[in-house]
Amino acid sequence: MSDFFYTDDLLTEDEIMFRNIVRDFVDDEVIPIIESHFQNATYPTHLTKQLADLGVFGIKVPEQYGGSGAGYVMYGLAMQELERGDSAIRSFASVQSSLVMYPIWRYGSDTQKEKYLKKLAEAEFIGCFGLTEPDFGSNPAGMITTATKSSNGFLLNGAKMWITNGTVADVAVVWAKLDGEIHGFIVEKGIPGFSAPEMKGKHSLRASVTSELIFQDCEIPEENILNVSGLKGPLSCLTQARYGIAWGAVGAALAVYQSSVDYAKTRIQFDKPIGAFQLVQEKLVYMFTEISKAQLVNIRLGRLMEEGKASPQHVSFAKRNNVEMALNCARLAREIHGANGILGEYPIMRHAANLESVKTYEGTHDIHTLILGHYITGLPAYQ
Ligand code: TGC
Ligand code: FAD
Repeated sequence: MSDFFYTDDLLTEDEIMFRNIVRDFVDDEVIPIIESHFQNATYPTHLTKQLADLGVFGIKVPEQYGGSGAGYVMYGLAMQELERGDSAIRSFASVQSSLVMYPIWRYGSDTQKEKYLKKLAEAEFIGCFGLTEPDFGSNPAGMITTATKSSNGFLLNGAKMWITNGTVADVAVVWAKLDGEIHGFIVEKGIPGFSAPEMKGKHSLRASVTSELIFQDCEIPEENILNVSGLKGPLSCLTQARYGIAWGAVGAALAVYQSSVDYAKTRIQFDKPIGAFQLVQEKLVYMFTEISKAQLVNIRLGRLMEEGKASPQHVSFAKRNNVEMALNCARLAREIHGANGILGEYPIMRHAANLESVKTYEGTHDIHTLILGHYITGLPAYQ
């Protein structure tokens, strides 16, 4: 695996050991089967329990709640390896860990923590995170899903869209306005008034389940509210997940880069390996350079997160840079592979198609540009 600046020297023995376990798992269990799941638009359900047994859910959640209590770099390395297999697998782990376990751990009552966290860590429960609505994506502050007080708890009304794992989730963390203010609610599968139909026809993240969440006078108990209010509730979860994506994107880039190097050395045209042509080398050097830079950003960001020194803007920087870098690498890899680049036999188009979603979700590339522009100038340019 490419590591030009010896970033492994910046890792602990435990981090390297864990990364290698996840790496072997992806090589043995994910890569051989993922293309057919992508083609058939199915999620490889049998991997879920294996991922839980590896300990990739709730890596940072304390052991008493079924997590590993490990650091951010360990979490990042796992996300990198999972996305080297496929963005759908990393997405599953991101949602379970950062968007469902994290808010319950950070904003949940002791009862909620006891009830959900261990089961989520063990994949006895699958979770999803409902923020985006049909008419409110980049601007979640405008959401129209409401919670109103009822005699037994809260009535939810509204709809969420583009929700990873919605249809298969046992537990949904849903954001809705109560008296005009955003709050988080835990909604369990099967509760009357709640349905989660799957969205079909995606050309990207085909091995991931994506769903609508529909609430029609869905009554949830009073004790299912999370203890946070305002947009900072969901945005703080997104900071965790965006961090994982920054590492995951490097995994996808490594997959298309390695395939390109192998291909360039073995594909003969004009009596030479195509890797002997300057134009092909230029493409490989771009990938190699950008991957190496992104690896350095990730390790530094991970340590800043562990020291409590990272800001959401650091995370936006890494998500924005690394996902675009990976998408650029996938497009160059497609060129290097010629016609073979469009075949499922090579991992190129699958990663390229997936990365189109990754560039959009968890804050589009342009939204992260605006976050950084706001940071630099002090002038918000969102509206
Ligand atoms: P703004 O006024 O800037 O902030 C409101 C409050 O939130 C605080 N805050 C944050 N807190 C923690 N982490 C962050 N990243 C934060 N960003 C802001 C902020 O300090 C403020 O707090 P307070 O106490 O003053 O109230 O909010 P705004 O309405 O101007 O929004 C700014 C904007 C556009 C950047 C924000 O709305 C945004 O990030 N939009 C993008 C939406 C998004 O990323 N959606 C993702 C949906 S989930 C998803 O895609 C999952 S994909 C899963 C998978 O399959 O992997
Ligand atoms: P819009 O917000 O409509 O944006 C359209 C375009 O306009 C973009 O290019 C955007 O950058 C641009 N734009 C918007 N506002 C501005 C502005 N102020 N200035 C300049 N340009 C702007 N959401 C969840 O809540 N949970 C999930 O689990 C989840 N999973 C997802 C899985 C997949 C496969 C996908 C594709 C999406 C998922 N999402 C999820 C939704 C995702 O977060 C949103 O798609 C994303 O936030 C963008 O919202 P939008 O698609 O409505 O685009």
